[in-house]
Amino acid sequence: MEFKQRPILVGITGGTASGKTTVCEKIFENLGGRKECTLLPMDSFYKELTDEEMKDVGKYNFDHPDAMDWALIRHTIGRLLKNEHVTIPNYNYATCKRDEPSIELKCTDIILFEGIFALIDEELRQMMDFKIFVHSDDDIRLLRRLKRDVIHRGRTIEGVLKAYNRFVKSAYDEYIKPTMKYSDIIVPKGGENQIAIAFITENLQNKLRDRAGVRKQNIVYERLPFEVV
Ligand code: UZR
Ligand code: MG
Repeated sequence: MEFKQRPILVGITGGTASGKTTVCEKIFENLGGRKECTLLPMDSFYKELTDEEMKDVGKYNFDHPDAMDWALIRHTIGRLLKNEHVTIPNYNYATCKRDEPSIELKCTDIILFEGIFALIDEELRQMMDFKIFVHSDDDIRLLRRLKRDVIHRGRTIEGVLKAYNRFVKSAYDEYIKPTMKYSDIIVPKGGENQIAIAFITENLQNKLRDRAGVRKQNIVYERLPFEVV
């Protein structure tokens, strides 16, 4: 039987609208897409809201870790790390329910797990090979969030600002920003940071080559490329 190593698990976090998804999509493209890389968005794992909760959805706190289905997250990542294919919920932001059919994900060599609470759970952090925090200034994030929710998620300007003041801002200070200390690398300027994205891609490609055993060991210079004084 062929021995297959477990996939490389990358955790990517940052505040809302910091550019996490964009950073992930660019890494995904750079790595050659679906064959090498699996995108695992944490947003797919929001718990479904009950009819009661839906009656006053403005009061529901989506920016608390309890809004996530952690049992399913752990189960899914556990299976992917055993090289098993998985299905993940098809979360619908309008109904706050899971649509059918759910989404099938193939297990690949690199798993990119991305979301606002991606680095909050110690057990998951310990499984991660690489942890990234995407940083964008708060005012830029609020502007992006406003644009995204109004254009793509059918929200009103007032609704977005109310949720931001009520839950989103404090969640960043209380839960998300403190996870920066667990990250291996901080990416300023979010998805626009081509240099950081290229560095991360290269690091992941090196990790893949190391595992395949084809990467040369440390390069030894016969002569140092600079003069030692
Ligand atoms: P990102 N969110 C919704 O707006 N509706 C939902 O049904 C589920 C989540 C928002 C959530 C959080 N907050 O700030 C954001 N609210 O999705 C996280 N309110 O997603 O990391 O892509 O910004
Ligand atoms: Mg996103």
